[in-house]
Amino acid sequence: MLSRMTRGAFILLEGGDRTGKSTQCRRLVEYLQGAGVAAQHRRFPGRYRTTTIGKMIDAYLAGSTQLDDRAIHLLFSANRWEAVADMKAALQKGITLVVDRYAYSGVAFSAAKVSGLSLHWCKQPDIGLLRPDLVCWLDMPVDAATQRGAFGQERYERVDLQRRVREYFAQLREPDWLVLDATQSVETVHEAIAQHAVDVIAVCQHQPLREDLWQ
Ligand code: FDM
Ligand code: MG
Repeated sequence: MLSRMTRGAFILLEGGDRTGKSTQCRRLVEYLQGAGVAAQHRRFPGRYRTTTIGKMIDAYLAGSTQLDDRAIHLLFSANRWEAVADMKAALQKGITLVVDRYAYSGVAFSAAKVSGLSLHWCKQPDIGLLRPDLVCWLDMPVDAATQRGAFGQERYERVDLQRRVREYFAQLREPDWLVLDATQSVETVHEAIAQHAVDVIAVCQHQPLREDLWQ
């Protein structure tokens, strides 16, 4: 018997700090829900911060614990792996997930550290994770991003590091990414993302989930 089940799409927004990811995720979820599409917002580490691993990440980001660069990298990855069951269940129920940060942030931030972890090493623990159906990279110069408000006290909120993060996003970029000039207005960026999201949701609803990130 042919299954009539349709799945949701995995839509990912990536980029440095202050590029508008959270605003755009909210706008996209509101837009999709308004158009009758079941959609939910997820973020990494985000709501998965309530797990034991998430709390370790939180303490590290706040600066209250120190961890080896490789150890924290593996914790960020483990935090994605522990979310897989929840994400798959939602997608299989037909819910589109609009996700704020994922493995690309994981690799870009770890590789950008002065200890110089290689891209190759950084990608290994995330191999085989769910692959996003659409990656939107909100890109802008770091100086323009900081003009939107000074960085706070979190561990990675530093201009030099954010510049290197941007360079690593450029290296990780795949041909099918939607690259957006995030200096444009919220509305302009939103319209581009929304249009692509609608197309991707239609295309992937009858396709199997993709569990082959970086494979
Ligand atoms: N971050 C985020 C990483 O270093 N690795 C990861 O795998 C992820 C998902 O965590 F500085 C960094 C990026 C950022 C910090 O994220 C917290 P938010 O989205 O800025 O809260
Ligand atoms: Mg931040």
